[in-house]
Amino acid sequence: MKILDKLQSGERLSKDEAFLLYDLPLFDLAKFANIKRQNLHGKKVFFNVNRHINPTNICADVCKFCAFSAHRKNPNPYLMSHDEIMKIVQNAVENGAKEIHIVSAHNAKSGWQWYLEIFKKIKEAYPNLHVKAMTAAEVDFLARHYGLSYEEVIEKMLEYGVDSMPGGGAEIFDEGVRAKICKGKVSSENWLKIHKMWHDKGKESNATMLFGHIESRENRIDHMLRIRDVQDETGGFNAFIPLVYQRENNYLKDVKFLGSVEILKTMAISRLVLDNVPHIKAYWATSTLNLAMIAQEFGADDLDGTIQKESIQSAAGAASANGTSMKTFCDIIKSSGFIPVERDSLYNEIKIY
Ligand code: V47
Repeated sequence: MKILDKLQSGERLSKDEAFLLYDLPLFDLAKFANIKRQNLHGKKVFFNVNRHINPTNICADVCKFCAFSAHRKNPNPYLMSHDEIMKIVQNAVENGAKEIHIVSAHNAKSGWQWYLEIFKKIKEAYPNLHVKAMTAAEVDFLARHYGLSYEEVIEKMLEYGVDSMPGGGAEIFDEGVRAKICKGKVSSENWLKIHKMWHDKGKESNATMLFGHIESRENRIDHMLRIRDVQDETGGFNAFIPLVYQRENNYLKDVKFLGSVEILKTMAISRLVLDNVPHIKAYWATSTLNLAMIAQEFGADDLDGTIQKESIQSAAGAASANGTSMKTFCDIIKSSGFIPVERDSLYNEIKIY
């Protein structure tokens, strides 16, 4: 069966077929990705009201793409106290946030308690606030650095109140590329294993892919297929998030410019390959809000959240330093002919605008 026939019929693409997708014209991919998107979500575009907090930038790892961690180009180390974090949370809640998304660097001096006890404090003060925290890279770091097993870290996350895991730290699973861009960080195998263990506890998470640096198209397809395999087993991934690489203030240079066609093809291919993941998130902070909106015609169905403030990707040039407003989301979604849907962190619908 030719690949176009298979896309037409909606049948699952084999691994070999998935590797052929980038050779198709953008608008063929768009047509089939959009059919899939419409079947799943109609004209709805999801977003949430959230606040990102990045409590420390002091990091034991040296990822070449990272402009956030304190290093030669960014000599500004910080470690927030729990009181500081709680003040931010209070302010976020007062501004309507329903989710706190916490991602930290890998701080070898703070102790695992500093990482985890903040979740308990947040949940004690705001039991209904969703805590999305601890990337698999952080889980791996705490386990290795403080002599804990993954099981022990995950048990503590559950005990201290983490509701869901964000998708960070996945980067690109290909071991060769990984060795070049983030040597020493969580391995691909362990990233997937940690998410699997989290899903086995009945919990949900997201999966990211950092693209547009030194990886090849084949590396991206391989990355998606590894996620598809785990998802077949667990069903625990809510959203796949292709993160567009931001190139400022870091050590990963000499990368080709990533144009909109390649970004949109990647969004559409994500929708087509990851037939078992319910949501494809066009994360507005790294793709720009306008392109994230156009991506809604190419398979994506989510923009992520209002963010309010974010330090990791904005350090490398993303537009997320000060977040965006719910009104902006609603206006841009409506003017593009879609329906704005505020969702909670697990994609339950809160309000259709
Ligand atoms: O894992 C770091 C990425 C991620 C750069 O789960 C960069 O809902 C682009 O994972 N250019 C952290 N990206 C953020 C993240 C995330 C964001 C939004 C929603 C969710 C979710 C997860 O940021 C890291 C890394 O891949 N990152 N540097 C950069 N220069």
